[in-house]
Amino acid sequence: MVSTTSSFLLLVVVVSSSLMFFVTEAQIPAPVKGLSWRFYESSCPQLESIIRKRLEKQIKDDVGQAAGLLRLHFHDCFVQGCDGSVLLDGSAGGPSEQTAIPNLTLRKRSFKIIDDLRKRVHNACGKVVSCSDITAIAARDSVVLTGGPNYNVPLGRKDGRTFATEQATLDNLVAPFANTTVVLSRLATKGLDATDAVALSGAHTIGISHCTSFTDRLFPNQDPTMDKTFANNLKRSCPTADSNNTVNMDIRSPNVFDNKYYVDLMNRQGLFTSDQDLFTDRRTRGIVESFAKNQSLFFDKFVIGMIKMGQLNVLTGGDGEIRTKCDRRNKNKKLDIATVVEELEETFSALF
Ligand code: HEM
Ligand SMILES: *[C@@H]1O[C@H](CO)[C@@H](O)[C@H](O)[C@H]1NC(C)=O
Ligand SMILES: *[C@@H]1O[C@H](CO)[C@@H](O)[C@H](O)[C@H]1NC(C)=O
Ligand SMILES: *[C@@H]1O[C@H](CO)[C@@H](O)[C@H](O)[C@H]1NC(C)=O
Ligand SMILES: CC(=O)N[C@H]1CO[C@H](CO)[C@@H](O)[C@@H]1O
Repeated sequence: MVSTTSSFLLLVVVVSSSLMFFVTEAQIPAPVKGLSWRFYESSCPQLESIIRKRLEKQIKDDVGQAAGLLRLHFHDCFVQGCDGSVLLDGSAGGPSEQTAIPNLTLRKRSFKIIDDLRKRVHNACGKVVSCSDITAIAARDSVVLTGGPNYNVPLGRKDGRTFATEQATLDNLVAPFANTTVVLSRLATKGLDATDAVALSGAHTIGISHCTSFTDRLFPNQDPTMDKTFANNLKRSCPTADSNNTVNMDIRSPNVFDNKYYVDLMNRQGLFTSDQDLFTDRRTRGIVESFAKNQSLFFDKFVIGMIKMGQLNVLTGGDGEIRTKCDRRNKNKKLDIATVVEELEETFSALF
């Protein structure tokens, strides 16, 4: 009798604790086929520490680079999947993703940082880590180093050999003047739900924007959903619709990855229509409020969104390649003397 009761109790404890475990763990998306949490565990165990250490320095020197790197991963993943295509320099074979309008405001320095990381990693481990994986880790580290949540990144992406066209870039990214209907439907085509959409937009808690991304809300008429004082201050930074200036995206804590972006939205101080409409629209307003109230909730949902986004249409296994340089496809392998020379040069420059 006694033993039956205690084994029953034991059963209850085991079931409920494993259930709790299950609920939390179940929220973290599993790696898709071909990716894994420990992909480079034996081939490049130092990978993540090399990147983290380098970015600690870079981001300490210029915190803005964190925002640039985070956005770079987003653009990579939304256009043709996380295949490093955004990194390709158009000159290598026709127009690239980089030359499309939304990419004009990607920071030039972000591309340099990624290739510098690639050089350090390849130097330590050989040519085994893809540029797209480096971009995904750099985005995660940018979040962590500005105060955001830490999380594991599924790894094993290969770099693509095809450029995304300018049209594909326009079709897959969302414009800042989009409303919530457009944001939700665009993200739904990528398997991202309303919570993901609101959480991922929270990346705008760090970084800057050019005036031209939002001056449609100031001129000729002021968007009535925008706080008046906020609008007047923006007009001081952006005196004309085509001003080349930039402003911080989160007025409360522009360089800290926190939940203040949602507090901004609740105060009608969101910069883009795509931001502010998340609070106006009844479908997403509750989510915005819940993130404004509870930063850990935002962090949890942001991590889920990032892991989902980071696995969009990845190339794995025998598809794609490990690029020798992040801004260009590898030359065709067989007996290509140019590739050999290039790799020698690469080895040399990595030594110094
Ligand atoms: C809902 C869709 C989104 C729209 C419409 C959007 C739009 C924009 C625009 C227009 C800019 C400013 C570009 C400029 O004028 O300089 C920007 C910046 C930025 N975006 Fe987004 N974005 C979206 C989603 C995301 C996502 C999902 C992430 C990352 C997870 C992200 C991260 C960033 C960051 C960090 C910056 C600042 C970049 C810097 O300071 O260099 N955005 N975004
Ligand atoms: C959202 O934008 C789309 C496209 O511009 C437009 O057709 C639609 O009416 C807008 N929806 C709302 C609720 O404003
Ligand atoms: C912004 O820069 C472009 C290119 O440098 C220039 O043609 C344009 O006149 C500038 N706009 C303003 C408002 O200064
Ligand atoms: C905030 O969200 C977390 C989930 O991340 C939850 O565990 C916690 O109970 C929430 N706190 C409040 C005060 O609602
Ligand atoms: C049209 C244009 O100027 N595109 C540029 C976009 O950004 C990349 C790198 O950041 C440049 O290589 C492109 O020339």
